[in-house]
Amino acid sequence: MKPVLLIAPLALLAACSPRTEVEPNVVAADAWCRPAAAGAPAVGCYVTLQSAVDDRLVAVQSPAAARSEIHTMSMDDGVMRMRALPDGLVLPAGERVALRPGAEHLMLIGPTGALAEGGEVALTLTFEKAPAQTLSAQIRSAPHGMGH
Ligand SMILES: [Cu+2]
Repeated sequence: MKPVLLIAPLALLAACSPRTEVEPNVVAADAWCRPAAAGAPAVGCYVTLQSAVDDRLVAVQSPAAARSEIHTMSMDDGVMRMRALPDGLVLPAGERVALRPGAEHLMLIGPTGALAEGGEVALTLTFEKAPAQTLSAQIRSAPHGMGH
């Protein structure tokens, strides 16, 4: 009898688990970067992410910069400061996480050239669970739809 009693609860658990249905996937929308003059030390990029499962943005790469980091901003003694997020950015399941000026952002450090308004920058985002994806970020000086 003992084996039968053990199997029944396990089968029930498997049937109820959402993990068998939801594939890790992140939808990225409205990626954009600020324009930068040649020789600018760094430039901010922004994107809205929505993950199907609890996930994490762990890295960003771009051919347009020497290196790229995930940053956050916070008030420190009345001064806005930014710092890199060494563990990346948490993406709770189903939640829209908007990277935006004054908050979490992607930072391209040491752009390899000028980033002219109207151009595009490739950004490759790496996630803990979802497949990596490469976005084409528009170069513009303000968020899309600002002022509406
Ligand atoms: Cu930054």
